[in-house]
Amino acid sequence: MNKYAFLLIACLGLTLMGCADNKKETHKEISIEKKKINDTLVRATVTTKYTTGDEVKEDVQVIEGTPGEVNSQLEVYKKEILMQHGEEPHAAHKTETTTVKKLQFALNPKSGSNANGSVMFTEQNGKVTLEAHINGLTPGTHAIHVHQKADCSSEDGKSSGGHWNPTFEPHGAWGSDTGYHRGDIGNFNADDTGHGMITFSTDLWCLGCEDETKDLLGKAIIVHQGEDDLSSQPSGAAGARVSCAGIIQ
Ligand SMILES: [Cu+2]
Ligand SMILES: [Zn+2]
Repeated sequence: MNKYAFLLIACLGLTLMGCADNKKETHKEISIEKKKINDTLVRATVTTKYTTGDEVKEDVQVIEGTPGEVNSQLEVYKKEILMQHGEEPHAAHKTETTTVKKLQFALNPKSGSNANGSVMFTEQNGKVTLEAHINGLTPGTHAIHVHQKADCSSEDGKSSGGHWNPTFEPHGAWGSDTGYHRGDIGNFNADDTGHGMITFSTDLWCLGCEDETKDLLGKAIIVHQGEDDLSSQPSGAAGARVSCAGIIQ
């Protein structure tokens, strides 16, 4: 695996409830999992679960091709399943759709460290959640930020640029009245074994939207050797960059 290797999982949940005037209600649940196989190939696994009374039937379909091909086939497939349900819109039909987007990246050691791990982003209902797991850290407090560029090529991680700051505010604690970078996630702790994790959720981020002040794509996650003091400019005096992941779709 090259150091930018990553996994893309996009899940789409679609729940259809049967007509109320049917003798038995059929409940359909469609989940679509998309995985990027390489730069040109995507595989989508579509699982449709039909529940009628106590009876459960599951149908699995695998679609493979370029992202464009897979997306257009998925659209056709989704329409087919909706059509099966009844050609006319009916007051008793209930359709709920939730789209979940997940991106996962490997965190790779920098600055001579052993700090490695993974960072997962999940976008759902207008919110992005980050979950990072890191091993090989020195025990204690470490800063974690979003930096400007998805470029982890340099040995010291500085190729990723400074903190991502699309709103041109001073560095600070997330949510601070005096301002903060949209990349100022903050600090987390590594235990005695050198393992640390952090989860962080905000509606000020997105994964691939039109808003440049929110879009994480093309940025990087950086873990630091030291603690972010949440006040020093421009980056909290958090020391060397010990782990890096590019956020590239
Ligand atoms: Cu940083
Ligand atoms: Zn900052």
